[in-house]
Amino acid sequence: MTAVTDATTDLDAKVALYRRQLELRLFEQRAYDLFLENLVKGTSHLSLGQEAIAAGFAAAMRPTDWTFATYRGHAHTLARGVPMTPVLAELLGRANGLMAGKGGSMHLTSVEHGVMGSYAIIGAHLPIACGAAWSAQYRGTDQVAVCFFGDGTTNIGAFHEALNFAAIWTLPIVFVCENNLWMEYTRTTDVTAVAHPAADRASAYGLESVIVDGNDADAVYDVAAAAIEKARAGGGPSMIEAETYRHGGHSRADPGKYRPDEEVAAWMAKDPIVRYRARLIEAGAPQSRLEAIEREVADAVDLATEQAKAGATPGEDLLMKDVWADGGSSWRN
Ligand SMILES: Cc1ncc(C[n+]2csc(CCOP(=O)(O)OP(=O)(O)O)c2C)c(N)n1
Repeated sequence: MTAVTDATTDLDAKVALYRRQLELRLFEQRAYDLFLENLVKGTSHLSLGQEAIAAGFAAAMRPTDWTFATYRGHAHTLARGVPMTPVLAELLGRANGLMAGKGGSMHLTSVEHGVMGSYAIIGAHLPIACGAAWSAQYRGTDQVAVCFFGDGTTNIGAFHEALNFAAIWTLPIVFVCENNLWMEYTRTTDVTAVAHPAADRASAYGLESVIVDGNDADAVYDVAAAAIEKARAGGGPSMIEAETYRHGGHSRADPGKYRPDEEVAAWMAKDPIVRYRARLIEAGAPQSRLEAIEREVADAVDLATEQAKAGATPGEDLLMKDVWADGGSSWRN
């Protein structure tokens, strides 16, 4: 998909943003179906319900910008333009997977698409994203690092170290907290001293803090574009807290039963994709155009499923490959 340039005013760009959100949604629904068929290897964490954040940010980024994601990284990886087949094949542990079947759901990376990794250790990637941003600053490129993480991450030391570091070095980085209200099984406000876990702490590090409706792709796009351009122009880091909700539990093994029914229902009524579709119709997008997109995306997911399932099981020769950046594994002192 071509880059969306002015997603909040141009109808074609908005339609592209709808398509992208739908791709993320249908892809992950299929991933869940394949899990139920016992085809997905290892665990996986879906971001169903959070699609507007990945899609809105990716639309505001240049191809040379960098994404740093968590283990909940399928949507961020796809939103940067990584094709569906290698991502799905990776979940299935196949040789045609993005990491040749060795990484699984939690380790998606595609440097050529600016996807600089998915990190399973909470908070670990914030300092790493600072390092990338520092390298852009040092080399005088105009790249920006965008680092996504959850609300629970804000209680980890690395979060605070990274914010301070980014601020004192005026790094070109945008921190994005996807506040879906819940950590693994704990409500974030039960264990956090402030109401807005990321935004309320940003000022302690001199960072601009923004709270946005994370279920509104246009609103996300607007704040993303502003923060990214500020970083690119040398204005330093921003903290964006995007309020959202995941439709399911923490990981594939968690039905999320501890969440109150009314809370789940209230957020389901704010489904970002249903809302966005209604907005497009109101803005004059023909129903038939949206239906065509819906068919195309469903077909693309079917094709990716077929191709992923057809992938070979990785051979033993892969075990000792890709340990180092040069592709090998021999020990070096
Ligand atoms: C340092 C560390 N501690 C604990 C865990 C186990 N763990 C995995 S996900 C998670 C909850 C994270 O919640 P949040 O940051 O809100 O993100 P969400 O999963 O809701 O997207 C925890 C505690 C871990 N991966 N790393």
